[in-house]
Amino acid sequence: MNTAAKLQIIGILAAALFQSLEIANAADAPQPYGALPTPRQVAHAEIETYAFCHFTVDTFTDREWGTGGESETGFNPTAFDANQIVGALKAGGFKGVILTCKHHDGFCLWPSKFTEHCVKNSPWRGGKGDVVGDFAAACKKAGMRFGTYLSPWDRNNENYGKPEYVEYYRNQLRELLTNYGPIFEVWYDGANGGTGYYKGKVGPVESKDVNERRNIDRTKYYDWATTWKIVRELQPDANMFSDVGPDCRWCGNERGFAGDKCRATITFAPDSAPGTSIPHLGDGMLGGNVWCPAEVDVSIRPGWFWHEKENARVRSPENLMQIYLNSVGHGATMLLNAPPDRRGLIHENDVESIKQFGEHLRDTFASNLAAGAKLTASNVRGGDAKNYGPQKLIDDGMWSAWVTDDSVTTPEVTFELNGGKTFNLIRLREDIRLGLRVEGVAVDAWTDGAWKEIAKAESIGSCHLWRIPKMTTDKVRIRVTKSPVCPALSDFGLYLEPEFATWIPPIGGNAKMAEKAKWKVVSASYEAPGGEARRAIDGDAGSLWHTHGPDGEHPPPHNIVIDLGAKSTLTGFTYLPRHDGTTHGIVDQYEFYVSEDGATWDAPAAKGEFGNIKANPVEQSVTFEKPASGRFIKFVALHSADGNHVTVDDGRRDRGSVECKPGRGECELRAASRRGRAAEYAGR
Ligand code: FUL
Repeated sequence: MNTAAKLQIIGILAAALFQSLEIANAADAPQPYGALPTPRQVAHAEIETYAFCHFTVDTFTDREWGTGGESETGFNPTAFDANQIVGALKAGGFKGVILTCKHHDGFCLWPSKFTEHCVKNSPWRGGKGDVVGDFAAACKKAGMRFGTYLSPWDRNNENYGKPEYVEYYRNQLRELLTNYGPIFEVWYDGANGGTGYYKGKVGPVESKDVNERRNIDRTKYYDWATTWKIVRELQPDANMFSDVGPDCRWCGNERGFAGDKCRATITFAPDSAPGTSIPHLGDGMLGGNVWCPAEVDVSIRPGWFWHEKENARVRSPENLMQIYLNSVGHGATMLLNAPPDRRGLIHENDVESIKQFGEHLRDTFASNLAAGAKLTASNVRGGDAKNYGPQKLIDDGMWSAWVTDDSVTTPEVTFELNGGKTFNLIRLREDIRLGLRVEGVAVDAWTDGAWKEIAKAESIGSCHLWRIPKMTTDKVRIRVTKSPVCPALSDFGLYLEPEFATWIPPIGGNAKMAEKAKWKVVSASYEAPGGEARRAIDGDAGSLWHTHGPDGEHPPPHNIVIDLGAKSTLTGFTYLPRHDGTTHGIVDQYEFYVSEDGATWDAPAAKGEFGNIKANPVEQSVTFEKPASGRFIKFVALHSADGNHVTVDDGRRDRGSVECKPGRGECELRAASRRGRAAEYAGR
């Protein structure tokens, strides 16, 4: 053996010895704690933001919930382009798109072999088009994930309420999951059961017949366990969303936020099902027995579907960032809806806002100011810096973590930054693969020769973000203040979020509202003390006309008659539901009359429902089929979505609960400026 060969053998032996020493030094892996995520859920947490597209016959009928009686011929986008839609969302940094393949109205955006109520009977592309197919292909091309929304409630299907419908639903789900995969999320809506058309295919003429009511037992009718098995079998990587998961849960509102300590763990009562009322959705539960993180679903506009009148009410990029902080930054995911318009494109205003939001996100997180810091931890698990040292907090791995010995549950780590750093955003994550561990944590900054607390939280999970006043320091510290087991913090970042430019939607609206100063309440069917009828038009947010008296609830119907002070030609009205966090008394079925003398009331100028008003209590705007003239108006509340009384709010947001939209300027007008209205909505 020559010397070179001998040296090589010595080298190999030395390397082996070194390796075995390292193995001997490697600390025991930390034990997972509590309910744990599946790998599928971990992957889902990593993508953080994805988008929703609400598109169906409603886009063409200007409704939020179709009745099921819409004619297939009404679906006819003039320039549908899935690539434009998916591209616009990708520019916002969204990693996937969930399409309403079928909303509550039952119209299917793909040529289903199980129903005639679908694109194949629409004039769009001569009945040969497939919106779902185009979306799936556009997503694949753009490197985006694709997800399906298939409404369990079907206001068109003649069998809804019978076992045959559940079979139909599963057949459609199989069709989607087999022909359009891979699917990253399957969305089950909690809104189900109630009035509808329920007669199957609709002829060339739309039917307004929604008088039939079909209630179902939400806990039993759908037999969800069986349906979920189909998804596991056909798309094992798909996360399933519903009010109760199983993979992610509703956050409890459609306004864009999860609770500040929004835990991924929760315990559902045994009879919980999509559509039953479920406590703790917003915050989750400490020690909950399942891992089922919140998903924050919210629309970029007041409604879920595109309505021309909302073009100037698109959320600003700044507002989208606030939603990001209140969802992703609270350990949830963000699901932002951007609805295609009647062309089948995302409207220019939405495109611009989404793009600016995406740029803002990228600019914000472009540089972690904690990178390159000198780290000193009070404890490292088994002294094994390689596997568990604090360096893991700023390495590239999202979940690789700084872990301490089992006995050390309140450690600290100090970051000596590379010179003074200026930041206003802090990010922290824990290794969720080991469960939710940290129950108290604080961040301190070295200020004027002492530590000063600048942020704290009771839950971290997949991500916690703190927006703080801009500050400069050369030293920060993380202090775990409470943890039942050794913490496993995995990611720490300091960022400088840029300021926003003033947002003015590129294309503005020109809504005009009637002046209310001269209005007077003539009569109301009931007024509770403290809930007088004048409160419906007093312009004071939070002051309600309501019918919950000291002797109990006074159920609908109720009506209010208002004298406008002068004859007006009206083209529609708006109703602002209460927005104080409760939904009691919110009107979901109405009639609206106009009269010359306040005594004779002819056929209603409008009647119908306010679809989805309970989950999304935003201002409702109704346009009459033809303008109506008169000096008196009567708003009749036929039914309320929750509770057994009626409430009508009033206030800043859109200037009044029962407002008139004047036509041809016969009553005094007050134009809402483009900028003013956009700012109002942005600030919600
Ligand atoms: C709700 C539905 O009723 C709305 O129309 C919308 O689809 C929203 C995402 O979920 O429950």
